Amino acid sequence: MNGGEVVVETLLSRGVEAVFFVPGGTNVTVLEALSRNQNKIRSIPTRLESSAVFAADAYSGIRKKPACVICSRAPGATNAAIGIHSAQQASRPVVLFITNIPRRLKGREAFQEINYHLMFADIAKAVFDVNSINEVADVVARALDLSVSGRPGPVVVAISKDILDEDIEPRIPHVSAPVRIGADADAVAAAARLIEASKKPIILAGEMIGFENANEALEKFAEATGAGVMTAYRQQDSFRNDHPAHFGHLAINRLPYQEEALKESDLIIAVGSRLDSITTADYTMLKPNHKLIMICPDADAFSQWQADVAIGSHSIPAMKAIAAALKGAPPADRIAWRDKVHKAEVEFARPGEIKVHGDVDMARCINQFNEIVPKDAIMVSDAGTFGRWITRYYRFNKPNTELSPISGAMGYGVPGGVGAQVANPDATVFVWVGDGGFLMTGHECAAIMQEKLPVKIIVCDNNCWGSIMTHQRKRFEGWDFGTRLQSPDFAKLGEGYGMPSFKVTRTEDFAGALKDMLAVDGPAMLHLLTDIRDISPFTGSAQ
Ligand SMILES: Cc1ncc(C[n+]2csc(CCOP(=O)(O)OP(=O)(O)O)c2C)c(N)n1
Ligand SMILES: [Mg+2]
Repeated sequence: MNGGEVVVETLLSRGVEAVFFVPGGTNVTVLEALSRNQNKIRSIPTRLESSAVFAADAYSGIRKKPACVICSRAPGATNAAIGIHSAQQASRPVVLFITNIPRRLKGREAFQEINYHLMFADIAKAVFDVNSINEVADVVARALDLSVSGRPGPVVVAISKDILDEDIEPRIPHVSAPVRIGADADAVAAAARLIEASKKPIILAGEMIGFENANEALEKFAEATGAGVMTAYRQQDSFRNDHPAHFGHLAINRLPYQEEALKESDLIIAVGSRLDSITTADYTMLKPNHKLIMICPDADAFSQWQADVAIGSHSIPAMKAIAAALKGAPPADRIAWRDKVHKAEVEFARPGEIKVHGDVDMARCINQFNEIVPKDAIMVSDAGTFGRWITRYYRFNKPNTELSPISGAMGYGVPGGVGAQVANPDATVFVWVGDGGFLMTGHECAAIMQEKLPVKIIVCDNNCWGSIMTHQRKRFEGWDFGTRLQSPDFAKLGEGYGMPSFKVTRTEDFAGALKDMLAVDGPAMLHLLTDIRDISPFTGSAQ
C-alpha cells in the first residue's frame, strides 16, 4: 500500500465516513485512495480550505464523531487555520491532514514550508508530524482517537508527500475501547447535598450535552432537581425551549430577567461546560452568593474555577448518579421560582415588543419560521447580529438542531450547511447568513450544487457589517466608517449558482416565500432585505 492508502485504511478502521478537502499537488495518493472508497467515505471538495474545516466542524457537531479535512501545505493550511480555531472553541473533533513538503527540504524555508507545530500550537489539541511510512497508521489512528477523548477538539497531522508516495504493508492499530470518564461517588454525594440545600439552583448546560447526546438525561436531571436550565453560548438546542425549566440562552447580550435569576440563585450546576467567557459574562458570572458544582470531562477546565464540587466526568453518568443520590422530590417553592423565571423567558421571546423601522420585522419572520419549518430542521448560523433575532425568537425544541461558530468566525454559515447536510442527508438544513458573511464563503453554493445538497439559505441583507456598525455607533454617536456595504443582488447570485431564489422585502411576504423555498426539491436561496436601522433586537428599538 502507498502512504495515501494507509491513511485511508486507517480512517476506515476508525469508522470515518466523511472527508472534506481541497486538492493539492501533495495529496494525490490520498485522494486516489479515497476515490476508490466513495461508498464508505464520502469525500467532498470545497472551494476553500476554511470551508472544508467549517464543514467538518458542522458534520462532527451533528454526528458526534471525527470528521477529516485534507489540504495542502502552507497556503492551504493557513486558509484552514480559522476553522481549526473555531473547532477548538466549539470542542469539535476535526482532524486536519496537511500534505507537506518532502522531508529532505524541511527547515530551510522551502517553497510553501511552515512549521505546523508553531502555527497550530495554541489552537489544536495536538500537532503530529509523521516521520516515516512506518508511522503513518499509528499517527493517524492516534490523531483520530485524541480528537474525541475527554473534551473533543481539533488535531493536526502533517505528512510529507514523499512518505505518502512510499509503499508498506501496514499494521493498522486495533480500535481501543471508548474511554468512559465517570463520576466519583464522594463528589456525587456532595453535589446531591448542595442541591438539596439550595433554594434556587440553576443548571448551566454546556457544549458537551449535545456532543454526548445527553439532552434527555439533562431533562430528567432538571426535573429531578427542580433547577432552571440556562444554555451556554450557542447551545440553545441542548434543552427544550418549551420546557418549564428553560431559562434561556447565555449570549453576548445579558438579559435583565437572567441577571435577576442569577442574582437570586444560590447554586450553579455547570454540566458539560468549560465555562467559556461569553457564557460567564467574561468570567464574572459567579458571585459570592453562588456555590458551584462543575461537571466536565476535561480536567484542565477546573483550574479556572474554584468549584465547591468538581466532577471530572461525562455528563450522563454524573447527572444520573447525582439524581439517584437526591433525597426526595424538589420542594414546591423551588418549582414556583423556576416557573416564574421561565415565564419571563417566554415573554422575552414573544415578538412584537421591538419597534422596527423598515418593512421587514425579523421577529415576526422568525415567528412564522417557527410555525412553518419542521422542528427538527438544522439551523446553521453564521456570525453576525442578524443571528440575535434567531437566538431570541426561534424556539429550539429538538436536540441536534443548532450549529454556529462558537468562535464568532464569519464565513461559517454556508460551509456549515454543507457539513450539516452531509451529516444528515434527510434533514431540512437552513443556513442563516448576513450579507457580510455570505461574501466571505457564500461561494460554497457551488459545492452545494455540485454535491446536490438540498440546503436552504437565507441571506439577511442589511447592507452593512451590522455588528461592527453597532460598536462604532456606541463608541462615537452617529458615526460609522467602513461598515456600509454595497451588496450584490443575492437572489440573482443564487440563480447564478443554479438554485431557485426568492426575494423578500416585506414581512407579509416572508411566509409565502419560505413555503416556496421548502417546496423546492433541492437547494434554494431567500434574499431577505432588512433596514439598516434594524440591526439588533436588543436595545429597545431595533438598533
Ligand atoms: C472572519 C471574521 N472577520 C471579522 C469578524 C468581525 N465581525 C463580526 S460580525 C461582523 C459583521 C457581520 O456582518 P453581516 O454578516 O452582514 O451580519 P450583520 O451583523 O450585518 O447582521 C464582523 C465584520 C469576524 N467575527 N470574523
Ligand atoms: Mg449585514
